[in-house]
Amino acid sequence: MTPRELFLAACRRERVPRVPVWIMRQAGRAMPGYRALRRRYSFLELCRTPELALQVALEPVERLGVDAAIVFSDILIVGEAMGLSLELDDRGAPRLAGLEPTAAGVARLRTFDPSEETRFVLEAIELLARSVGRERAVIGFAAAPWTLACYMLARHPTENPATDARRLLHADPALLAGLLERIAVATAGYLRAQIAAGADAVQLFDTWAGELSLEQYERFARPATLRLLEELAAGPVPVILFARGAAHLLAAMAGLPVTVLSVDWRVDLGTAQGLLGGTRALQGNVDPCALLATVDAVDQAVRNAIGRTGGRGHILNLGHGLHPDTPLENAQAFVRAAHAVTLEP
Ligand code: 1CP
Repeated sequence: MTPRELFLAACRRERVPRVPVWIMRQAGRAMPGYRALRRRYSFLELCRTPELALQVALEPVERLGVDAAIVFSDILIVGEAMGLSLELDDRGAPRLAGLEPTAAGVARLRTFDPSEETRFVLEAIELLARSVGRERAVIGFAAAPWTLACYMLARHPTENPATDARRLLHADPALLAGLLERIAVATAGYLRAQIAAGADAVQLFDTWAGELSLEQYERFARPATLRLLEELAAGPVPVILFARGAAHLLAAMAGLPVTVLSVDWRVDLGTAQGLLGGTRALQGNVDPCALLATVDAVDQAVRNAIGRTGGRGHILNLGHGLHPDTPLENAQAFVRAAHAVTLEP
């Protein structure tokens, strides 16, 4: 089995000889080649130049041996394509210019044509798919509607990005629901285009889902995510839903038509597997801070995670993104440890 086949089989919860592995934020600041490129190019230049984005996406494949490559881009790119300006702050980090939280502000958002406004992302996926061939899986991605709404509405970059979206939830629930729906429809078209360009799977990042109560999640975030999934109609392409701090939302997320639920380090994988009753594969969930410790700690964390699921319907990953200060040898140890665990036939 190629790593790509392993990845796709694990998404479908088929028996596999070993657990496939990749790392959220594998293409980024933990990679020495990325840091060198960032001395010459801004973050947005890297995103908007397909040949450079390809180089960044391939580095963790080559250095770490991960089974899947994620396209190099950012969730905020969709906000820009919808008409908000995306700029770099004084530390070089991307920031969306705030959306005016009024009916007029939401009405000004565009439903964009992915092959025009985000052509560079599609080209990066085409190059990546051609480059890894059928050996490794290629993952496309976007934010889940709630998380992109948080970044669109955030007025104080230093504060929790969800605060202003939660304010709108109380001040004008209908306006928030309308915004979430606009994002859902635009994102579905964007992800369909990524799949057409060669993505083998797509992941939705709901980084700020955990800021919502179960009732709020069910009233706002979940219907928008469902709308996105219905519009996406991904067919045979697996859809992975990542949510952070969302142990209390797991049952609500499990009812969504996704293939894989990606959980953070606070969730017990065994409990999650029991709750899902074998209906969804799981992705995760080693604490990213384990990779800031020792190779031995990494080994143990990997064996523990795979032990919790028995390796069935499990894609090994971290519980959130790779910390930029992670020593390269620990990231390599993470992948090596996962590859070393053989599963019962
Ligand atoms: O060089 C730099 O300083 C830029 C650092 C960086 C990188 C490498 C940012 C800024 N984005 C990225 C790439 C990125 N972002 C990827 C690429 C592929 C990979 O995973 O290897 C992905 C999937 C993302 C997704 C993303 N962007 C998320 C969701 C996942 C998560 O980490 O929770 C979020 C929240 C963002 C927003 C974002 N991107 C970057 C910044 C500084 C921020 C805002 C963070 C915040 O204020 O919360």
